[in-house]
Amino acid sequence: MNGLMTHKTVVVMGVANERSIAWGIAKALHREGAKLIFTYRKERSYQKLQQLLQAEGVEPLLCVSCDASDDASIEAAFGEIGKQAGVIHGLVHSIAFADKENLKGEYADTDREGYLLAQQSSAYSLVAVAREARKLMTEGGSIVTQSYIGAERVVKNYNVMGVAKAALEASVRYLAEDLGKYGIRVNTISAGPIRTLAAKGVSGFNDIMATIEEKAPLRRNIDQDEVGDATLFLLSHLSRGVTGEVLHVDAGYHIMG
Ligand code: NDP
Ligand code: KAL
Repeated sequence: MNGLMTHKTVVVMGVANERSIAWGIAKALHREGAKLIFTYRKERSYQKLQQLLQAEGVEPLLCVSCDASDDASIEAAFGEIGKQAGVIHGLVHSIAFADKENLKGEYADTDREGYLLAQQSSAYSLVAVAREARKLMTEGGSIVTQSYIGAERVVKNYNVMGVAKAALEASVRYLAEDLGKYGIRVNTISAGPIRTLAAKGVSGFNDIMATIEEKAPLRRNIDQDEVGDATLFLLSHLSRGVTGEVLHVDAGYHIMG
């Protein structure tokens, strides 16, 4: 333990299993002495989380269910977090969802329902949780969400999620302005491809990983622990002058033409 996060309480949203980016982040935070609170949606994720916490020797302050596409569920979860923790200092939003049917073929074929589902689960969810978290960040704080380069450029098959991530990144900037006056920073990591449950079964994933190995300056892919350490930086005092930022953790791929 190095103690970078001692006396800080952080809410981590989006652990589904050991491969989740949020779990890479949780391990880094635990290593640095943070007190952790977890939210989950599916019962299956809760079971996995319990196994992981036990195996890693992490004693969470609280695990609470939270459907990020439902305002009542968000309010209930943060109400419970407020009761148990009082003050929080960090929030990790590592959540996205789109219908599989909208993650292939042409973006032009996206139906209204699929568009709204992706937007509300993947982008609006940050706005809703930031609003609740703000109430508990009475000593200042740091909010970090997870994005992907498909927000900036057209990436085959990413389609409706690319547009949702563009909204997420713009929300990071607007939220950074709103919450800055309370000493709360808002940033995002733009991670390279990582084999996780969400990535499973989506077409084109293997090809994209191979392209990164060939073209990224570091000539390799990145992993959950690297995103974990970069997120830790954004949650810690070390990044106190940084807000509204998109930090690429992608082996440098985004600089290539
Ligand atoms: P995981 O499948 O491990 O995590 C996705 C998480 O999203 C799950 O824990 C899932 O919970 C949660 N989730 C989805 N919808 C909701 C909802 N409505 N309410 C609450 N939780 C919800 O995949 P990743 O770790 O890869 O994904 C985490 C984030 O990282 C996402 O934002 C993703 O877009 C982003 N990202 C991923 C990359 C990759 O290559 N893997 C690259 C760049 C960014 P549950 O299963 O319980 O519903
Ligand atoms: C260009 C890439 C290839 C893949 C294209 C689209 C990926 C979209 C990510 C999105 C989060 C995936 C889903 O929502 C899948 C969902 O429809 C079905 N899966 C599930 O329900 C599982 C069980 C749960 C855990 O998933 C969720 N989301 O809750 C993008 C690649 C190279 C990089 C990735 C994967 C980026 C990213 O944003 O995840």
